[in-house]
Amino acid sequence: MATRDVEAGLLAHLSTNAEIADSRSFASSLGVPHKELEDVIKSLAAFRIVQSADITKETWVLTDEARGYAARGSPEVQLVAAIPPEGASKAALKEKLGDVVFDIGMKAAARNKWIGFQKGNKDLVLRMVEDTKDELQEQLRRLENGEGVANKVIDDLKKRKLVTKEKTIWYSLKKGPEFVLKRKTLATDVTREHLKSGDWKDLEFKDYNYGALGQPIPTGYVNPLLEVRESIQNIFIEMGFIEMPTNMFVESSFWNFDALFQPQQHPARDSHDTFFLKAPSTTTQLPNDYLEKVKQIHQSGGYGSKGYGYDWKRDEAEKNLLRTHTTAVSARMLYKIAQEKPFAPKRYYSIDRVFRNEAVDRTHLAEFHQIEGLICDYGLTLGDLKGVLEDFFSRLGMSQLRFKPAYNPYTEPSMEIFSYHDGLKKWVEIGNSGMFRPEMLLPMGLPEGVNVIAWGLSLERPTMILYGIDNIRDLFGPKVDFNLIKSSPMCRLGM
Ligand code: FB9
Repeated sequence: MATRDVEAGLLAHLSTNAEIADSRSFASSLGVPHKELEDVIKSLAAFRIVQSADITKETWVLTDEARGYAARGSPEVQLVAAIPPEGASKAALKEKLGDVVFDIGMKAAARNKWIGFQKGNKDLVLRMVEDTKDELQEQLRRLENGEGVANKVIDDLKKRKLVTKEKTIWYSLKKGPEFVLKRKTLATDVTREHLKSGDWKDLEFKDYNYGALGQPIPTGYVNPLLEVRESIQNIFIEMGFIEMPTNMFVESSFWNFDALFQPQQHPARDSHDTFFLKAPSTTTQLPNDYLEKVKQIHQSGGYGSKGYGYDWKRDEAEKNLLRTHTTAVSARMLYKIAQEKPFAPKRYYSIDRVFRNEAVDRTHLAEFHQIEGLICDYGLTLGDLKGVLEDFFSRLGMSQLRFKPAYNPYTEPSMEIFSYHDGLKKWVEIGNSGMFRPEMLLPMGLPEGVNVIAWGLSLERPTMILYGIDNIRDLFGPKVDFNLIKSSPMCRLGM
């Protein structure tokens, strides 16, 4: 039945009757679902054409499992009915009844002493009674028919999760102060037809709804990771940093580890932590002069360092891998700066994907986006590093930093960075930092006295905290939750 017919039926009934006591029975008298009548009631009530009073009732409804027992009998009755005179094995009964009915039926039938077992053979189930009274089925059918049952019965059924409470709403109706037999359709526009027919003279217009939201615009939506990445890029640019080229995910072990003075037997260089490539498994494009200096510093030291004292292997350095940190790009950029004469100070940053062969969980994947900043200049100190970290993180809205001594193979000293998070009410580790070691910088050819301060953090951690996301798969990867992307508010970092 069309909505206007439901409306006409309702108004006609109210024009000759004082009230409609129960909208559910009225809906069935019209032969329409109660929901359809409910929509008409709400529309008429909004214009005070009818007055409606809510009638809410909480009723117990059967679960799917319970409806099965109401139809086919309780599990215990089904079990007994399935046992032939000679008895049956448990496996045969489980096969016939299914796990749920078998397990529940066995317990209840044994409790009622309706079944027994053959002496010496616990697997053969015997029927011990002729008739079984199915109280459960009777109770469920009474509920299904809307008949009352005792509270104790309800409590038992709730314990067995066979009933759930459902709130149903219906209405009693009377004429409203603006009651009419036929509602005037309020115009929203003056049309050509109105003008031609002269109807425009009698038009009543619908009030403007200034609170109405605009039509949602079917546009694209930016992933929160990219929102936060852009915000952080802007912070680096405001601070005078230039972006490093991070478009090479595949890197040599040389640039990812050796150039950073990370020894070849370091655990991070094991395939348990790093993704090595099968093909091409190695690279031959390495700067030989520089490579010899790196070999030297690892084996026997130099520039005041005693090195590691092991036989450095070129084939280890030639192994290709998925970069484990963007610090590999920082190494390439610092080597490039060292070739440029005269030396000029630089501020570089990078934000891009890095890959680690680690256990994945709700907050970790085998890859993440690393954010890294570095400043290369004469005479930089740890104080400069602390200062630039205070500036950088305050622009992210994080002040009150604390620094904890740490270890990185390529920086000395190194510091973990912590900030007090007001929302989480605790100190949160927000990154790592340090001063690149001379064993890394001097073989590159950077002038004596030039230091490099650097720091790093991830993109996922701040994004998940800022957006209140607890599963990284909602943010990154094939199972991204598009509704979360569409509904996420704009992220605003900052001062
Ligand atoms: O991002 C991290 N934490 C973080 C950052 C911001 C943030 O903002 C919130 C809004 C308030 C919240 C948290 N961390 C670094 C710290 C931890 O999460 C840590 O458990 C996980 N770390 C990653 C590495 O884990 C395998 C985050 C990632 C990380 C760690 C170190 C570096 C980069 C990324 C680095 C470096 C570095 C050091 C010296 C020189 C050059 C680079």
